Order: sequence, then C-alpha cells, then structure tokens
Amino acid sequence: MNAEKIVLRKMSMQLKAPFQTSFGTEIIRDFILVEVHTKDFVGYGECVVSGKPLYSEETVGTAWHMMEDFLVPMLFEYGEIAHPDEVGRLFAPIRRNNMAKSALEGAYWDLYAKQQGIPLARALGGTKDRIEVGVSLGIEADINDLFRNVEKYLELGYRRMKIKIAPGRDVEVIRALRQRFGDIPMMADANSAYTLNDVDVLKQLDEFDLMMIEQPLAHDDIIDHAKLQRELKTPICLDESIHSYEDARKAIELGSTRIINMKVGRVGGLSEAKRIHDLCVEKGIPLWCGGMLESGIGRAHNIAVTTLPNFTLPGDTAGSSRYWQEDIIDPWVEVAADGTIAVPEAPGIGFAPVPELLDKYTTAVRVLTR
Ligand code: OSB
Ligand code: MG
Repeated sequence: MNAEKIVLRKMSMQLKAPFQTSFGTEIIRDFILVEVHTKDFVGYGECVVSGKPLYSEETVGTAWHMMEDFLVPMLFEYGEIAHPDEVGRLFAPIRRNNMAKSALEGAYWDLYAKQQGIPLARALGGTKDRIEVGVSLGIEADINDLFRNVEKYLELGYRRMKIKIAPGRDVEVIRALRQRFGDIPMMADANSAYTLNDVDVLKQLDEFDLMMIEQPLAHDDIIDHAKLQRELKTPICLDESIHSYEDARKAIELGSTRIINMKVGRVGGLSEAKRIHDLCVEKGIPLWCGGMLESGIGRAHNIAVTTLPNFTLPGDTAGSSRYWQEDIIDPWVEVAADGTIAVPEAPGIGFAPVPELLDKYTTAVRVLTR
C-alpha cells in the first residue's frame, strides 16, 4: 500500500442527547477522520479523541499535531506498507498518543482489506457474521429519564444495559433499576470515580448481581483494583487502565481485571487489539468492545474487531440512531430486533462515508502529500 495522499478532517457532530459520565457531559462530538488514499482505494479511520482531555490525555489538538508533524511523515518516509501490522511497529518509538496512531493504522487496515477484496472482519481473523450489542446509558438528573432510556433499549432488543454511575448516583440508582426491570443483563461503569475509601459503597453493589463493574478506581491504577477485586464478588472490568498488551498482561496477572473492555483507539490500533485478544484467550479473560460515541466510521471498525472469537459479551456498539440525527455513513449501522448487528460483507469496513455529509460536518481539512 503506497499512500499518495493522507487527508485529516476535524469533525464536529452533535449527539441527539447529552451524554453524562462521572468525568463530564458531552453533546458536541469533536473528533478527527483520516483518509489514506492509494491509486485504487481510500481507507478510512476515526480518531476517537474528544475536544477535552477528560477520558484520556489526547484531544483533537494533540492528535492533529501528532499525525501531521510525526506520524504521517513517518508513513511517507517508510514507503510501501505490505501489511497493516507494519504501521504499529513503525509508530512504536513514539510514546503513547494511541488514539492518533490507531486512526492511521485503522485506515491502513481498511485499505488492506479493500485491496484483498475481503471484509475487514475477515482480514482481522474474525469468525462471526453477527455481533451482540448492548447500550451505554449516561447519568440522568431525573431517574425517570433513565427508566425511559432503559425501557427503550430493552424494547429495541439490546442485550445488556450499561449504567453510568458516580458517587451519590450508584447504589440507589441500581436498586431502582433492579426493582423496576428485574433480572435484566446489567452492568455499571464508574469511569474512575471512586477510591479504596469507597469500598463499602462498591460492596453494596454486589447485591445486584451486575455482570461487572467497569473501571471503578483511578484511570492509571492496576494495584488498587486488584485489592478491590479481592473484596468484591462482582467482576471488575478495566477500561481506562489498559493501553497495551503489557498493561493487559500485568493487570490480569495481578488479578485487577476479570473482563476487559477493548477500545481500539485506547490500545493504539487493531494489531495491538488482536494481540490483547489472543492473550485474553490464553488467560480465560472475556472481552467486549467499548465505544467512544463514534461516528459510523469508528463504529464500523468496532463491529469488525468484535467478530474475533473471544469477544463473548455484548459491546457498546450501538446503532447509528442511538447517537445521531444523521450519521455520515451509508448504510447506517442497524441493530436488529434480536439485539445483533449483521457484519457487513463488502470489502473493508463495509460502510461508505457519504461525501456531502463528510463535508457538512468537517470544520478543518489538511491534505498531506509525500
Ligand atoms: O467509559 O466506556 C466509556 C463514551 C465516551 C468515553 C468513555 C466511555 C463512553 C461510553 C459510551 O460508555 C460508549 C458508546 O456508546 O460509544
Ligand atoms: Mg468505560
């Protein structure tokens, strides 16, 4: 694959409704789209940053800088890329900046699959033709709004409800949901809102038979999570703490995580995601695919990675209409009545961006050439 041109687009899209987590509220999704152009194909990647460094330290500004000033020049200097695994190896000397790296690498994976004439899922070694879907529901000031959201996604067939929690909005919220909806597949995500001083509160959640509690403690911790897991029945699932194969290996070894939320952007790309997947097979750790409120492009990559066999739990790969009045791809990501998404059979990511819609939501473009 010989890139003739790489296009970076700053995108700004408005979510249908504000999404509140323990670290903030998002209504405008600012992110970056990447296009890698060869003579015959265009590969697409989504950089899952936000405008503010709250979930991770990366932002639209930092990722733009990394791509424009370091990563894209490295790609142009390297020359012909035979396999997308080479992209991750090329970027390895650059520390962190995983979301920036992942966006470019993802575009090369899409290109590679298009060149081979196969779906991205197959290029990755995926084995499923449908994937199971859950939904991540933000904190609501009025619990009746949360009730309405849960009701809606249960009716739509979604296979598990992930409820965002924060101190003061935890035990009572989960109790109320259990009382109202009974024994539905449910989990909680704290986005690092607690410390070991909150063990008593977190232990109270054991009563509700949650599938897991996601990232209860600090974003950069794996020691205290191991201590906490020894106190809890509910499995801990790490999200923010896992940036690499090595992070996953250490967290599993320490007993800090029994399940892993895989976000391709967080771990620096699909090749690293596959290595973590294989490690988790060996260690008996189930995976599921997280989300970053992506547009259809990022969502398409998430669907593809979820076809790997050890993604055994429903992911945050909700359909386009959960997020957008107007998604930028054709067709939209649709969730069937049984709570699954059909894996596309077209080459590459299998969803094409609609040029007019790309332009409509683009706020800045940079065209980089050799
Ligand atoms: O912690 O999983 C998270 C969204 C943005 C940042 C972090 C998280 C999330 C979600 C939403 O939970 C997942 C989605 O629906 O895309
Ligand atoms: Mg999370």
